[in-house]
Amino acid sequence: MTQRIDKAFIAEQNEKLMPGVQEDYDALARKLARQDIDIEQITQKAAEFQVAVPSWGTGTGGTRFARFPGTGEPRNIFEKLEDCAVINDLSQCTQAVSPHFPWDKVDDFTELKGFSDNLELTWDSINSNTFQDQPGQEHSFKYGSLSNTSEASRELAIAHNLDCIKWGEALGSKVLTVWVGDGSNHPGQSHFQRAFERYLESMKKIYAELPSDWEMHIEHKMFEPAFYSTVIQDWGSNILAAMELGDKAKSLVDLGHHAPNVNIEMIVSRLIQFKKLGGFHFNDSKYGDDDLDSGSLHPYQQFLIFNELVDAEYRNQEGFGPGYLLDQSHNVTDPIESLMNSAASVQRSYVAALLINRETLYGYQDSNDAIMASNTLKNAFITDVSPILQMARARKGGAIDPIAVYRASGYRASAAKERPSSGHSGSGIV
Ligand code: LRH
Ligand code: MN
Repeated sequence: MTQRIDKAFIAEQNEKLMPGVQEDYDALARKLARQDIDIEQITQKAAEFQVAVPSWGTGTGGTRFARFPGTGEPRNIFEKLEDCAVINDLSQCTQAVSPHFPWDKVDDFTELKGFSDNLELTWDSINSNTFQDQPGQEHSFKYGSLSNTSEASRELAIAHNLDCIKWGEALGSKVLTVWVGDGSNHPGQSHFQRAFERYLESMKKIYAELPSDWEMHIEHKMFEPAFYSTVIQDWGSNILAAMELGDKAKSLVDLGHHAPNVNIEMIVSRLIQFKKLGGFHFNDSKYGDDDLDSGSLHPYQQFLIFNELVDAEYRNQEGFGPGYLLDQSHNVTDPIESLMNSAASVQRSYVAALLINRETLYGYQDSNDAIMASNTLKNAFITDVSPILQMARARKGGAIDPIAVYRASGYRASAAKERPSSGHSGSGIV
């Protein structure tokens, strides 16, 4: 068991930085007060903000070419949880962990729940996996899972998702996320309608077993592992499936699953309007599903997405309550540092969007004053809300500078002692 970072050590590190943060905070308070914004209200909302972390993001990621393991890699879900506790202890906005089965499967889920309780962690959405065959698997997912032409493969995929619900109930989760890589590589290889019909028939069998207070989140993706067609390729196929299945089925938006330059914030607005926005997998990308750190390439797009989310919150949009999760692959950085950076980036987009005076914006929109409408958004985006994020973390016992405290703690070095490297490099995302 690798030691958590001591709260007193965090407080000690904060002490050195707090005078400067307080000075910046007071200056920002005066600036915002001139815009009739009470900084304390914003800081309170920042402190309440949560984004979940992916268990699979705590290990070093890779590509089909190679994976270069880092030191002190977590070797099982218990060590992944230890790292998630460190991320939350310093960031104070990542209390929930999203597992992936069977990668995180255990024999005793009560023991796992007890372990996460001790680390003051909760469980977010459960991710099923029918994009890989397990050792000795009788019916392959090579030609798909929930949409496979083989009924035996479809039944196997359905059974796995029902197991995921059962395991999720043991952990206290309330969401099943279903992403399938089903699709084709050659024109003519797959009958588009029949494949979608088989997918819907399978999903209806899973939906029928969903507990009444659960949601099912459907994740679309343009391509990979299929490179010609994908059964749930875009938000159109996604929302059609969610509407066909019922109220508990909603659409999940993974930022990296869209073609470059797609207007994702407008897709978000549509899903909100039709009460079908289930949640997000935040990351960033330049070319494909690169799974890079959130906000590292397109921070303005991420802000514009939160502009839609905060607007829905402001309008008390019916059926609005999306889940937020990071879904990234950390190939060249310490995963703990990337996840802390990304959580703060997503939190920053939310806080900046809170600074927009919505009534003023509506006025510019209604009068077609494009310049003032655009500047209203841009001014909020360029406002440096760092003092609010730092104060919110410090007030909850977190670190003003999470990366600095993490490095000063020597956590990774002690983890390396506790967790001799598996020496397994191989390739693939985990
Ligand atoms: C697919 C995906 C999906 C996860 C996987 C790890 O690309 O985004 O959300 O199951 O990554
Ligand atoms: Mn995803």
